[in-house]
Amino acid sequence: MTLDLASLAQTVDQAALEGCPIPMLTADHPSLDIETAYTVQRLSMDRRYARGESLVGMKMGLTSKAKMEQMGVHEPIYGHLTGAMTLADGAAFQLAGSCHPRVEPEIAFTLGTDISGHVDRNQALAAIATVHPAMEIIDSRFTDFKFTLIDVVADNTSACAYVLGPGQAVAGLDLAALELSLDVGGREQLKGMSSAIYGHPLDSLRQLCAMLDRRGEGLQAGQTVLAGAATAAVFLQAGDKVQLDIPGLASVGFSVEA
Ligand code: 0L1
Ligand code: MG
Repeated sequence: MTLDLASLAQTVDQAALEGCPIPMLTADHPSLDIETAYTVQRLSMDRRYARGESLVGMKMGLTSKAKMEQMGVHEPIYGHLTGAMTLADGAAFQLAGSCHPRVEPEIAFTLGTDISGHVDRNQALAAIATVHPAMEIIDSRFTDFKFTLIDVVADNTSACAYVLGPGQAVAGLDLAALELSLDVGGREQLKGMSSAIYGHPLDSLRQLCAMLDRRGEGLQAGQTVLAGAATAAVFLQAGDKVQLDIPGLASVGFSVEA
């Protein structure tokens, strides 16, 4: 089958828009590769921008050693965040319109300056205005979560929604020594360290810059970066109250409605 990237972008975009799962793209298109998948991702974002959404930041995915090993990859993946994906702290997330959403606890950065290319930890630190507790709601659009790395990249790395807690300046914080405690509806309590995020959340930001640089892109002041998850993701159920506490940083929460 010939590769029509615009049509693949339409397929993933429609699935996200309707919350209607689709088969893996690679099932019918085994020649898709990772770079082409990032092109499909960007074409699907163009469809969102055409509907009035705007780019507000980026996310890193598969940042834990366990997830990378599971997918057989040596580097994380990234996706785009739009304003329509933001959920206010304390707000309700509607399950209707999503496929099978899960939540994961993360650290997020808001950037104070532009940053791009190959940067060291000091340069990455200098670009950060504020650090936030954050939760990402991921919602793979593929039936029964059956996907390859290439599929998940085309699907904007399962990005669905995210919530940021109060931010604080980075000075005085040990970004690799934060403990993240996630409670999902009193059903599931998970704990993880920020060092599980690509070894160090700053290295996740550095890696994002390096990966974007391959396409001649970078990050802009004011953008949000979700650095990655500190634990496995947990399925959401209607009625859940979801709370993330990070001592030394802040707390953030949302509820789940049918
Ligand atoms: O943000 C993430 O780490 C999610 C990566 C996509 C894989 C999934 O949907 O589980
Ligand atoms: Mg994530």
